[in-house]
Amino acid sequence: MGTYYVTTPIYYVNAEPHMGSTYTTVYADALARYHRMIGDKTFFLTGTDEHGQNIMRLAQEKGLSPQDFVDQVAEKFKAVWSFMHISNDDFIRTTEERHEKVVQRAIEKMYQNGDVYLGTYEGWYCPRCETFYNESELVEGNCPIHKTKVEFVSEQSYFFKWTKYQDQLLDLYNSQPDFVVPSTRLNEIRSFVQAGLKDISVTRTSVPWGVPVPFDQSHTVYVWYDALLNYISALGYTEDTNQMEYWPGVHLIGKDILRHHAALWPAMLMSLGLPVPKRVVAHGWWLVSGEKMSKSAGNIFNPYDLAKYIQDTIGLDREAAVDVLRYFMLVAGPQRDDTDLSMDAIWLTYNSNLANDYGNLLHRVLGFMKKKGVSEVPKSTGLRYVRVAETISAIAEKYHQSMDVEDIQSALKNAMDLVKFLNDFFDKEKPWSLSGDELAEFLYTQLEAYKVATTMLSPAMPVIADRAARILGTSLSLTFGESAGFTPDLTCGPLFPRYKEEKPNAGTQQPDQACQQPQEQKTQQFSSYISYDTFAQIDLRVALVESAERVPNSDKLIKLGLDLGPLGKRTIVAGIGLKYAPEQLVGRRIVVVSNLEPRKLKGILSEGMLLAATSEDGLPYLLGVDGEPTPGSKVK
Ligand code: ME8
Repeated sequence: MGTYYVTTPIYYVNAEPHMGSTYTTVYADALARYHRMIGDKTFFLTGTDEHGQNIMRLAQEKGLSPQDFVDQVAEKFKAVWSFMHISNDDFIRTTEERHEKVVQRAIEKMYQNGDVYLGTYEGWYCPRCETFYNESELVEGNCPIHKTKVEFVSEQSYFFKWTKYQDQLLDLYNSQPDFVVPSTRLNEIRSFVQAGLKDISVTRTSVPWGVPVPFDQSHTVYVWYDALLNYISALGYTEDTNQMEYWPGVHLIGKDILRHHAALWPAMLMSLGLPVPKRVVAHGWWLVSGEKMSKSAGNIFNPYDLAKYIQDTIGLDREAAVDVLRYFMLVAGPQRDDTDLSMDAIWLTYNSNLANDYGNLLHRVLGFMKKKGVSEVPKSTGLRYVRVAETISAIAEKYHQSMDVEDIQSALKNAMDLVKFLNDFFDKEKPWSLSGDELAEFLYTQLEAYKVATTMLSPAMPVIADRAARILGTSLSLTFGESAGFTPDLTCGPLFPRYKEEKPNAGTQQPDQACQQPQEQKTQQFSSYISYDTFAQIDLRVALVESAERVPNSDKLIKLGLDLGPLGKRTIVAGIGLKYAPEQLVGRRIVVVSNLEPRKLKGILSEGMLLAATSEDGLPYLLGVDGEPTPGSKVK
């Protein structure tokens, strides 16, 4: 038991979360979940990077104040992380006072110790990555990362004495070879520092949207200097109390921001007299058709769409689909090398690991029990159990070793090795020929080992793991032999229906019941989504029912007099008479499509349509609204 601190980059609010930022965040989440599971006191931090020239420009373009703009986008990040089952302990925003104070203290301290001094900056600057570049680093005069135009900057600036720490940095890389992983990235950063550092400008006079420099109010702090400090401001760093329970931590980043994390940030920490990070884990990029996925390339996939696609194609419920996406990213994502994101890759991983191996194993064992008429499995620890225990402990050791160095891909492969071993075990033991104690021993061993495998997978698929444990009727644990016995739920169908290319909706191979959450009928294909613009063509409004009367000679039709506020009064005729009496309707707020072409029903012109759900009993159930929004309020 110890402490574990893991961070993601704080993301720029210039783009909404996509599969890139989601990858790093899910990766950090899985590590945090693992460390909590083994009893480490864990702190998992993510957040948003909200200052700088680029953000200021974007806010202006949108006609918003920078603060309003960043507030809006920060909420979108929080929402997507909650959707993706992210269990962060804190969410830091660089516009928060707790952070700005730390930035001011840090620069003041460096100014006082002589590491920050006044000079003039002249050079190239990319506002998209908010980074200074030497002329030689530019690619055809453009930013080497974004391939967009750089700007020539010439202004008075305070500089950080990066050069002073060059030797200390090289010592760090030599003495702590796992300071940066993978090792190719350590070599990359070593070469960069060996080539010679230059002092770096850490303030700007032309960017008002930033933290004011406390000793010179005409400057604001450079956005990267500001941003890197989030890793300690969230821990409550102050100049006087350098004690931070969780520091040093592990930083997960994409390879694009290696220099900032593995060369600038440790030098800043050295200047502040603080320990350097425990490790910088730099992963590769998701590519789309060979090109980095990014907002500037316009090839972004977002996790909502992909989860929905998985959900609809397989017929899983939303939470299970999110776990599938998480698992896919962690096992097949760009942990080391750049990786193309494709639907084929998703289905390959899904079918081989989840449907065929992990999901099918449980289905096999429970199906076998059902057929054999066995519903209870007492604890039993004979020879078979002992052999499996040995295998589990060997695999678990590898699993922990992989997790210890943040190698999540290997750790999950280790867990899958156990699943494969258990599938073989099933084949070899030929349980049909077993009975009595032997059968009980086989089943206990299988189910208990399945529980261990599930627990190993739980950092990646927390919801699925809880469900599997519920089906088994036990709690998650890495300890083999802890469960007192099993009375599993034998009514369940497969956790993961197979994906079939030719029949993508084969997901409806009915899970009998109970294993999955109730789900609406899938069938929507990814490609047949409608765009928001299409949806926005439907003008949905809140209407107040002012009058209601039955249409003569009809059981079903009711004529409603509606108030739509600014859209005026309307009459509509609705087929809700079998469920509602007119007197139940007056005074209610309902939702109507206000821009539907008017049409005559029983001689009455109906100027719109109300919304109601049609239930299994065939009756309409009116859509209501919470509270009392003004008549005519838009619904979207
Ligand atoms: O750089 N593949 O923020 P940012 C994989 N604010 N990961 C990707 C990716 C891709 N195609 N695209 C982005 C910043 N990422 C700074 C960080 S930290 C003190 C300040 C991920 O919004 C990856 O983690 O541009 C990368 O490092 C990060 O998003 C960049 O996020």
